[in-house]
Amino acid sequence: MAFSSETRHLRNYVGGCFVDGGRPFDVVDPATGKVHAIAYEANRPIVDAAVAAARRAVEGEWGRMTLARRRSMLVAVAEGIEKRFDDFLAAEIADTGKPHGLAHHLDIPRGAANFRVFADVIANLPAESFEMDTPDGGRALNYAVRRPLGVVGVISPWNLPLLLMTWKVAPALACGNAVVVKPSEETPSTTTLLGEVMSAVGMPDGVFNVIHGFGPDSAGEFLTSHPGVRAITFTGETRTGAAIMRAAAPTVKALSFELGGKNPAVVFADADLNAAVAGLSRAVFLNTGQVCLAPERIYVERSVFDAFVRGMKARAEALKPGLPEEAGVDFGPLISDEHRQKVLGYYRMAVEDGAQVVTGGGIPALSGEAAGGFFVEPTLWTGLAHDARVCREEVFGPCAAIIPFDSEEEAVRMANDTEYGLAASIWTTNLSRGHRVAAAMEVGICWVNSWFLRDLRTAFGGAKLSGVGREGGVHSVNFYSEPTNICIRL
Ligand code: NAD
Ligand code: 6OD
Repeated sequence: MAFSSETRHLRNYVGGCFVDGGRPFDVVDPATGKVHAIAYEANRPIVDAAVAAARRAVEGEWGRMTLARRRSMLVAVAEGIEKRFDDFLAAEIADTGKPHGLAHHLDIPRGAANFRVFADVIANLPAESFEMDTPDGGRALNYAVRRPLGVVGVISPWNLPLLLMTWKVAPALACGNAVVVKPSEETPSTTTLLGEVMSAVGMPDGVFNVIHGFGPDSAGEFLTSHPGVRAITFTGETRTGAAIMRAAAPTVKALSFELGGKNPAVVFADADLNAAVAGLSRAVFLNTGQVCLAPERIYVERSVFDAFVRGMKARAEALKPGLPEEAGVDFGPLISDEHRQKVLGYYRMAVEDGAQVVTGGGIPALSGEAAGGFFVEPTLWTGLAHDARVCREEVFGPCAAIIPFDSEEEAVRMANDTEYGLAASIWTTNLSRGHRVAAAMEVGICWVNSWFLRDLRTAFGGAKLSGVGREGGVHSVNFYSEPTNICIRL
């Protein structure tokens, strides 16, 4: 499957082969609104076949492979992505409409990096052992060995499709599991391409399987309720996480969830204001605000409030929307018309709730092919009460409410006053304050004077409604494998 302008057919990948069957559905390019591919929704027999193939892989050659060989397979996958960099780039851009430069610098390199990092992590694990006295005066030695869970179901969202899917697949494979992956129905292309890479590098059949389709009463639910699947790792909306928990409960699967957020940023008067404006305008508008870590609430100390708002407005108005390959374009569409209606609904709601619109609030006037795309304007509000609906609910669009504060205590209280707890960022030149306020944030990740700066060995995940568990480095290994304690009487 080389990516060209003709409509592509994205089939399910089961047991090392692309298989026929399943109901066709359209995949739309959000930058133009045109169908660019047809994917095939996996029915129950296709999902059953994928799970059975994965089980055979775990029990077969893959399960018996040495660690050194397994690691070299992961590195080969990373190289395989890099070898087909342009195909991955074209596929990701066609599914998401995101600017070429963004996919080039973030999405595709991280897809490869995820495999390289976990090939290293798995080779450098600390081992624990405890020596003990026995009741009869002897000694015994306990140590733990790790075993894979077996078949792991991976369900991924549409905002950073390759990055977020491989962030789960790489550690699952590093630990010796086999996976059945259901990418978002909106963005199935790069996961399908990864199937081709798996075949090309000689990954044993069944280690990596792809099923396309939707959630309820479709491939997603067939996978999450499947008795042959031992664990589900999921990234997406909190509501979907709750549905998956219910589906997985009867077979008591292990669950790792990275869910929604309503992330705060706090800007103190002692911050480097230019750096704060540059950092937070990137954070609010990158990927058209469709990043789970993006701040949608920005608390700014009153004495620098007006200057901060002016700076953010200028940055927002300098963004150029348009087609991914157009020169100078740094702002893409939302993923779908449905999502655009949701975001525009929040834009209206903000005004109903008393917002002053600093900039944006509507749809940009675009011509040519982009006129059919699902664009909205980058939008900033002031004048909203801290408990307004757009300050409490995740919009997942390019927008933020900017709210003044008068004391550190007030800022911390407002930042934590949410049912979510994914990420926060603090902007200050006072080191003690940076540390103190970061430690007080009820979130999984807090950046000081930065945002989305990632070391893949660190714990990643959400507090409160933003997730269950942590992944990253050894935290991923702890989820994708389980220890067997061996106690030897000496
Ligand atoms: P979503 O929950 O609608 O869909 C995610 C995936 O779940 C898709 O593959 C979808 O088909 C599948 N799905 C939906 N219903 C299902 C069901 N009942 N059973 C099984 N599978 C089902 O999320 P989305 O709209 O694709 O992504 C946006 C959301 O993801 C936002 O809320 C965002 O905050 C969140 N997100 C979180 C993180 C994080 O790291 N915490 C990262 C990215 C996105
Ligand atoms: O960087 C990552 O590993 C990660 N999971 C990022 C999530 C971004 C959310 O949209």
